[in-house]
Amino acid sequence: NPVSTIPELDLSKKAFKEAVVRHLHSTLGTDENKANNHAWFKAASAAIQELVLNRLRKTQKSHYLNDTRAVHYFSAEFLMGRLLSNNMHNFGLFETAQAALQELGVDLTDVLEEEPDMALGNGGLGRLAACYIDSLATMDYPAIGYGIHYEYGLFRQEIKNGAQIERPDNWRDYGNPWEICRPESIQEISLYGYVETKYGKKGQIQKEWHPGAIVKGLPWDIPVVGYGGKTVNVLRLWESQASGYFNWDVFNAGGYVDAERENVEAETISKVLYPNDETEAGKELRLIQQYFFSACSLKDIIRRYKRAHGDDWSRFTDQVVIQLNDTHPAIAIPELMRILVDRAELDWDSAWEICQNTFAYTNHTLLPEALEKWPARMIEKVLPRHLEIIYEINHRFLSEVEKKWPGDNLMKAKLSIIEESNEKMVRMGNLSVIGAFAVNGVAEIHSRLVKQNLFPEFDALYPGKLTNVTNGITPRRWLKACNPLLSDLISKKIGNDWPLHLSKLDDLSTLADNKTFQNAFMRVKQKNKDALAKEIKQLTGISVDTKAIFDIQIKRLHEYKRQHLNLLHILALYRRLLENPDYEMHPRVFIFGAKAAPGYALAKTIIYAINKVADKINADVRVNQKIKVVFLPNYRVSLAEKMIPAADVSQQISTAGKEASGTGNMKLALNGALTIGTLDGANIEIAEEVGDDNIFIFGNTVEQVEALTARGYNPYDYYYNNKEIKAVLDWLDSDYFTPGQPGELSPLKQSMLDGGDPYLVLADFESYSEANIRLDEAYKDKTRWAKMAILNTAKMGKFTSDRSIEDYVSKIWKLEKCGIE
Ligand code: 26W
Repeated sequence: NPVSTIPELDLSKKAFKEAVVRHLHSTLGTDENKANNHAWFKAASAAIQELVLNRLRKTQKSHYLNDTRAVHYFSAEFLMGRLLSNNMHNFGLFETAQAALQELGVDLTDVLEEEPDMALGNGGLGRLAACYIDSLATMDYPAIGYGIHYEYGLFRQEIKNGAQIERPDNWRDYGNPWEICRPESIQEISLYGYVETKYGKKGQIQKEWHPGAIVKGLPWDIPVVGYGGKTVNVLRLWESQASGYFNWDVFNAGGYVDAERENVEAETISKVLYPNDETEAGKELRLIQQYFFSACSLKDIIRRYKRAHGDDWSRFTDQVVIQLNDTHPAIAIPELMRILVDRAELDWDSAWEICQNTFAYTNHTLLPEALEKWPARMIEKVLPRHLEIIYEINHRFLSEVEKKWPGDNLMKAKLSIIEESNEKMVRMGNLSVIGAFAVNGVAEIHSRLVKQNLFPEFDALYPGKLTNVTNGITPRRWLKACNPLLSDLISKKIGNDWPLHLSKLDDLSTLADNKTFQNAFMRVKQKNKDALAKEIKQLTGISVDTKAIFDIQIKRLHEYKRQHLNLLHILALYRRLLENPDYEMHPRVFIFGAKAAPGYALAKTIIYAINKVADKINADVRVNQKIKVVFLPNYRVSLAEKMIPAADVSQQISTAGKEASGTGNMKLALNGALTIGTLDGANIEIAEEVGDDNIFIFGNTVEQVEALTARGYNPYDYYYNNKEIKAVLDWLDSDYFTPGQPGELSPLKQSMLDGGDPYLVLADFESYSEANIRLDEAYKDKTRWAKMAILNTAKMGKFTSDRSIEDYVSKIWKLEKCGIE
């Protein structure tokens, strides 16, 4: 046990075994002979949770006694995945637990498989939040994650006849062993109703919000165990409940229909995660979700602050910093203003100063369709007082703009929180930039584009406010726990403290040319591929050659991520092999994992197309010794943990300028996969770290994309000038892949021709094809590939989320560590 030296905890095998059996008997009401894997999972989790809660109490007491400043990470999504293995690793108990269970005749691997993923997120943004709270706890920073306790997380994906089917995610059906219900900390929040203007004792104007409905927020705490088990922070997730409160004011004012209906709807607020990635659902319920968790969390923070400081607001910003994970919780800004002005009766300027020193905002996307805007009318209905406050913030802000750019009304229109379109809209991005003291993008290039293209005037108005913090991933989950063979090999060579000091991996660089190490490294990769091949067989029935290149693209399905570019290239290879059976290439298995937003038709067509092409290729004896295509259903954190260690190739092929950062790119490279990718997001920084020789870069750069679009990009130029492009696109029109159903895949072709090919798939095709040939060449040279793979692992130190967190701490949060004895 390398990490954990916690004297008061008995981390012995004997103690763990006893605790598991005790919980089997007294918590689960079963015994060693009757227990199934699920019961063992529950008992093992309960045994670990005892240790967790012990450290949680110590941590909370210490934070309280030291009156620590803390970061409050507001996020509508936390993609935690499974916790048992993670918590065991963090207490340094994994091997001990494995041995203990073995003595009980139980296989830990099977037990771990019983745990449902906590999939309370869509993709990158939610998983980033999970990595960050891991790092915060690991590095002893006082922190709390705030989010929503969704009854249903992201849908479970089934594939039927090649098409995606969405099924509910019943993650709590059999209970969650980690969460603690905290009824003593219930909060109430208001919705709907109207605002009354009154005059105070000194004749000043006062606003009183008479809500139409009150909703209760019940907090569930998930302990977040740092590596080493010393600090245990919490993730606090709010569940909505009807308050039973009926507003007679509203009833008498004639708003009783609202009051009645909203009472009924209270419990639906935390029902389900919006399965939309990058598109606006535009639903009132989503706005209410955002306000619900932001307001509950603010009340929680203020209650804790007041316990230590009473009504003295002067120290609030010394103690509290709130990070807004995208604009989803941006409504917290006017909510804090409301509390300070209407409730605490601070004057506007003092309140605004507190507000502006409390919030920081992270932008995660430049895609216009993902920049949140709410109809002013909707905010007025749901949160009437907040709309007034937003107008007041805007009014004062625009006079600042007037000072800086006198008479420039275009500038005002551009920077205004309110978009004066047909339907007045509230721009949550502008509100966030104005209300926060720091704004960051998530990779160097993304932050540059935030400054240059998204918010250039704000950058001029507030010099220094816009900054960069490049994303990172936790190496505990994404190497140590998910890839034990590689972890052991690394530890043997460079010692075992790399999970805390990831830059140490660079010590492997000197071994990159060492034949013995190369063999050991590639043997590990082979074993991981063998294991994934078994999984593939089990999940899909497809047999794959484990000596083939395992080429993996895993991420949400979106046009800008260009899974269809990958697919076009597969079709091109297929054609080349049919035309020339001796076509030279190393056998390759193309493996996909992706969920499409249920309402995103073209994304679903792409999934369907991948599966239909897979059916055809995998059954075609003329080519299936050379290429196979696998679509693994229900991609999620726990599946990623099985796929990533087995990857030879990492597909990171977004249109330049569209992927803010990417984090899967980091996980795959860390596990020794070589990236084939565009100069987009963090790929650029990965290339800087590994060097141009150890990555396959292709495609138009951001500048070239801009120039091409400005010139007037015409996909038909590529269609008519490149025989291969024409052939594969036309293929999609036939019924070759969908026998008897011609046209089923035509929307894909249409999107890339008449649809204008908005993500420049055709423009990058040739360059992509060439990069694939370079990749294939490199793989044929075993020594060269091994060296490249090792260097990828060795050079990933920068991308630990510990580094990201240190960047946030020094640039934005200004926290101090609080070590827990
Ligand atoms: C309004 C619906 C909605 C939902 C989610 C809009 C936008 C989002 C997120 C911004 C999408 C997201 O997950 N973005 C990803 O964030 C990651 C973490 O920073 C980045 O690595 C990815 O590049 C970015 O796409």
